Amino acid sequence: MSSRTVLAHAIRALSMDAVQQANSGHPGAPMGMADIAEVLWNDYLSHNPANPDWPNRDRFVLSNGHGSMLIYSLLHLSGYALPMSELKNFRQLHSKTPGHPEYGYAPGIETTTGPLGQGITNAVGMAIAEKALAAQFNRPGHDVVDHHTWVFLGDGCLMEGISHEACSLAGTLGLGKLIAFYDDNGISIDGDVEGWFTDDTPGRFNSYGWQVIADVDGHDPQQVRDAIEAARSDTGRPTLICCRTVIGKGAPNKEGSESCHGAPLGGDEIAATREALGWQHPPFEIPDDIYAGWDAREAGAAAEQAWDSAMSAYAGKHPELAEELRRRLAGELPANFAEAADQYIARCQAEGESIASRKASQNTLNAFGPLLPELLGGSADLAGSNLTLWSGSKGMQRQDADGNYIYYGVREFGMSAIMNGIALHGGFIPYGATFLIFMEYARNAVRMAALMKQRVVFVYTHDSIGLGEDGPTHQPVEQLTALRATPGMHTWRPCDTVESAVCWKFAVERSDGPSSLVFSRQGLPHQDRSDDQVAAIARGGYVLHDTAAAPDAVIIATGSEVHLAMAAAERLEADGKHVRVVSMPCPDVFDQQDAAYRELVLPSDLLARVAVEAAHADYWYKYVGLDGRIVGMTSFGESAPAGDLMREFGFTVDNVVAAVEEVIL
Ligand SMILES: Cc1ncc(C[n+]2csc(CCOP(=O)(O)OP(=O)(O)O)c2C)c(N)n1
Ligand SMILES: [Mg+2]
Repeated sequence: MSSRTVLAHAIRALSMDAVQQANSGHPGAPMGMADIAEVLWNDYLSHNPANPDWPNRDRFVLSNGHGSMLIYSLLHLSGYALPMSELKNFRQLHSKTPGHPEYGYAPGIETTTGPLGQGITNAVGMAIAEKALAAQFNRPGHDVVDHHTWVFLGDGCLMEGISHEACSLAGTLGLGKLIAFYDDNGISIDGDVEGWFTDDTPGRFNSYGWQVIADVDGHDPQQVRDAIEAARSDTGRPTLICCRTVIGKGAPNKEGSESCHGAPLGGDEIAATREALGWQHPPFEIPDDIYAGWDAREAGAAAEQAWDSAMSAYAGKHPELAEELRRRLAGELPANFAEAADQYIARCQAEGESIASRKASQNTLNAFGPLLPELLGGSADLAGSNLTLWSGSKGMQRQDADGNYIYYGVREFGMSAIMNGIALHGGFIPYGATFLIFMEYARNAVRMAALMKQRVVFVYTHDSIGLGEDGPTHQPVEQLTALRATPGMHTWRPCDTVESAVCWKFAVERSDGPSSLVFSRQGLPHQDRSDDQVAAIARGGYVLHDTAAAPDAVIIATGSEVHLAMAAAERLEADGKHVRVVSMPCPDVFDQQDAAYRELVLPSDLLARVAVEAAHADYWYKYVGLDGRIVGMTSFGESAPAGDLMREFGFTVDNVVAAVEEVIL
């Protein structure tokens, strides 16, 4: 068996050689954290390379994702289906080894990291999911949900503000199975961090309520082991292990300097490093005894088998719980959900309530919540405005984690990246809310949900100038466009109780990506519909009002402007004009319909088109064309009562009628 140091050298060699071959990448962090990784992966990490989806595996998150060759080396060496050919193809088109770890590419990558600070935040979400799921399902003598979440992070992650949001909440929630290693190498891209990062990091994490193990020599396996033992034995607090390391450790002329952070070492330095490490094997060649020292397949299979036996015993004692846990982990919805949801939608249509869509959203939660114990809700300190609490909501707490609601506090970015972590962990469908305008604070995490195709439900209320007196700082204008421009995101802006219920159903049933549900603060009138029209809402856009004769014009509207479009059509009809109204709650979904359906709703020869939406106008040109008209926003709003603002910015029946008259030739 090879010595620990030699096992770690295998990571160093693979990392420097792969970066050199790609002629780009980051050798410094993998070489600096190799010794820590060796101890963690060989002595502690519970995982099964043959089954990366084993639900009770430990989660490992490389928050300093630029060090991707570290995790690729670990996955390859420990026996995952990531062959050497993929390491040789580091950073190349269609390889499983992209520049930063991307979820869904290589087996064993738990989340996409690279945007610094989000990995640790995803990990907080995973640890929240583990703690809540354990509280919901474990029974005395049956700890069937029981794993750690391990994180590597660097100076960059700690400088990012989101690390404060997430780690502060992690301390409050007492996430005792979250263990993070800080790669304290004193270096970031611009050089020695002394000039821009002088926090007392241990003091900071102490104040969050973490256990902090300071001053660990990250190149001394025994010290790392001792720290991990201490971390594991404190089950009430997350732990930060501060490891002093040397970036690029082993490269004689570059270690300890920013020059090895993000560039190949170069041929000469690589030769010198081989010499210094005593590593004389050619690039991408690993001796058998070193593979043997890393191989985690046997231990992994045994760990999963032990869990299988524990699950069998659990199922014997608690058969219904066991079946429910299986369903939840598989991400399947309850068998009765779709039918019950459709009945609720039909009831909304029949009852015809005129209320704010945020209230309609809450009513939907009250209807769907009892059917969906996997919902794990929350709001960034706006529960009373976002209306995200329903009658069965119970806060998840440090001492009592058996809840289904997280009080995120004023932490929009943290909340959003935590939701991504919860979704990645499995067992829950997270939803979380803020005002639409503050999606901006969370923007990159929202993007990551789409990039990773996660079932996350972002709830955004107060969706336009219609929120009124809070003024332009709170009134979204360009945010809908940003959401709609995000590949894979579904952005819904429903116009009444019925569309609100449909968008919730769609978001919950969608298993291949996130949804943004955008609701109004102000009351919205109910719309009449036939059964066919109710069914068509799920197509993203549909004819809400049609004319007997061929239409002279079509008005496309969403959300709070749909009733304006209906009133305008009525006025125009009294004048002998035939005007169709298309309600378009989700253009992303409408665009995915077949051409025949889209042609039915928006015939290509019907070019007299007007779009009405109290958000940035430009998005709608793709539907109305350059000769169409858009009643929308092109400036920021103002502070005033909502009615005054709607008039001021042209959201009146008169104005919509005038726009239609302009386009009718
Ligand atoms: C949000 C974000 N901002 C900027 C970057 C670009 N970036 C990548 S690594 C890095 C420096 C990170 O320093 P540290 O975590 O100390 O990494 P080390 O050099 O020690 O490996 C920066 C600024 C990024 N990846 N994500
Ligand atoms: Mg650093």
